[in-house]
Amino acid sequence: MKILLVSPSAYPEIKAHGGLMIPQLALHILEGLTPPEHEITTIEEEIAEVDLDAECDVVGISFMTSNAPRAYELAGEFRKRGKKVVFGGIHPTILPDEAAAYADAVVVGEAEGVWEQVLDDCKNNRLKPRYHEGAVSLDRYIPMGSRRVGKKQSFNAVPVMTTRGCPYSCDFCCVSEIYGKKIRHVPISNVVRGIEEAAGDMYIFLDDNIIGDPHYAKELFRAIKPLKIKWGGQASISFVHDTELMRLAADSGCVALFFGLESVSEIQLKKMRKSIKDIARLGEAIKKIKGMGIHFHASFVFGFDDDTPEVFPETLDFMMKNKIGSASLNILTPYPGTRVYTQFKSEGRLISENWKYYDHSTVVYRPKNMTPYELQTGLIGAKKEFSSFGSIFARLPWNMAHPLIFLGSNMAARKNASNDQLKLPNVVNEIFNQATLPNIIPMSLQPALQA
Ligand code: B12
Ligand code: SF4
Repeated sequence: MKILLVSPSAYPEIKAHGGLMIPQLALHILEGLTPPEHEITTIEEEIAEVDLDAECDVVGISFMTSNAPRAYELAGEFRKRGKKVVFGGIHPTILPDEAAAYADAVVVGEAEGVWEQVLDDCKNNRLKPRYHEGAVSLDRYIPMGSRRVGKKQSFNAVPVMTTRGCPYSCDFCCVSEIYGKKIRHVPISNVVRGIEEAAGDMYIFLDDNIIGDPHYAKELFRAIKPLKIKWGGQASISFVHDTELMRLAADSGCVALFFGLESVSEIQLKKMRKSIKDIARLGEAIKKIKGMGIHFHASFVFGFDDDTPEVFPETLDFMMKNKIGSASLNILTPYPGTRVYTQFKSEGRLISENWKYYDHSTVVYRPKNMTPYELQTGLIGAKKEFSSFGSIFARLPWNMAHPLIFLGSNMAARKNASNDQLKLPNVVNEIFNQATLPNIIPMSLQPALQA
């Protein structure tokens, strides 16, 4: 069979280029699982056009919540043209009944263990509406040589995943729901083999927390050190409590880490599972990590029930004081399948269930201590200020370990802030104006918006 694998984009008219470009690992795992008798093509809509008339028998579409509407649109077009469509990924796993209305089959959860069956059933015209294997073993080596092809298509980082599952279940996250609470590991020898075969320049570990199991992480770092690669990943701030772990990470080529700090409010930090709950100690931790020559990328979330408009200047102040290298600034998003979603839904606080806007940068609910408009514009203002040239140059001298990463990530943040500003009128018209105006947009701004 001819198989087309697609990763849709929520905004297909905007193509990404430059910055850190990582191919979608799920597509390459599917490719690696596909028996050689089939022919496979992968398309990432973020960088390339999807040809609806492409010659193929079956189309596999992988998507998270924000690109679900686009996935459904593409599926409709392909099915009109007589192709079979199979869905998989985060969103169809969380809402399989919704997804089933737009596809011939939905794979719930992980593809390992079911993809070959799906293809066999498709070939023999007996596709089942749903497939689900549960938490699979990660012991099998899946070759992904085509990641080199990905590199040619303007990607510049090779994705690697070493673990799945998370023992926590934070209110705003669906990961343990999807992958389970037990951490499962890829054998270290397979990780090393994958890195060697990909032959890339820069690797990104996609794990939710690369140091989630410190014993495994230490073994991994020792094993990849001889490969002399450069890598980045996500880690929890508890990293700082283990000097040996930090040293091994740095020696194995770690150049940048992403830390979900989420909030600078001590009330909020106390509510979350964070190993550091006071702000002064957080500052010391940042200094220590940067001191190891690791670029510090922080992620913050705005819009928790305790947040007031003061959260924006407070967070900016913290980031500037601690000379944070770069940051992702996000809006709390009630993704389906999370406790936050269930809570906001039951409290009648959701103002949009258009999944396209479930992207961490759009307000889709009524916050407690701000209007949605204040939260939306507060986020844009904070993004603009932190990525202003004044802020970039003020932080540069303290982020000289990797100046290209520093400049690249801050330039990407500038672009992201201007994209959010461009989307604002749409957000106002499509979400905020749909809800009752007086509760949402400050009265003083309403005439201007209606004009
Ligand atoms: C790495 C990552 C990123 C990277 C992605 C880099 C890249 N190009 O791959 C970056 C940093 C760019 C990113 C950005 C975002 N991310 Co992200 N990301 C992740 C993370 C940590 C891993 C994703 C991953 O690649 N996993 C590895 C692959 C192999 O797993 P998988 O996709 O689930 O695929 C398996 C199965 O689902 C299935 N499958 C998948 N697709 C298909 C298709 C078919 C046909 C079949 C049969 C099976 C199948 O088989 C695969 C193998 O078993 C997840 C958390 C997590 N643990 O999943 C969050 C996560 C997916 N991200 C999330 C979010 C919200 C975002 C952002 C919107 C946030 C933001 N604004 O910054 C953006 C959106 C980006 C976009 N382009 O749309 C949420 C999604 C929630 C939701 N309901 O949608 C998650 C779950 C994080 C969370 N804790 O909530 N992300
Ligand atoms: S936010 Fe991180 S720690 Fe919390 S459940 Fe999700 S993956 Fe686990």
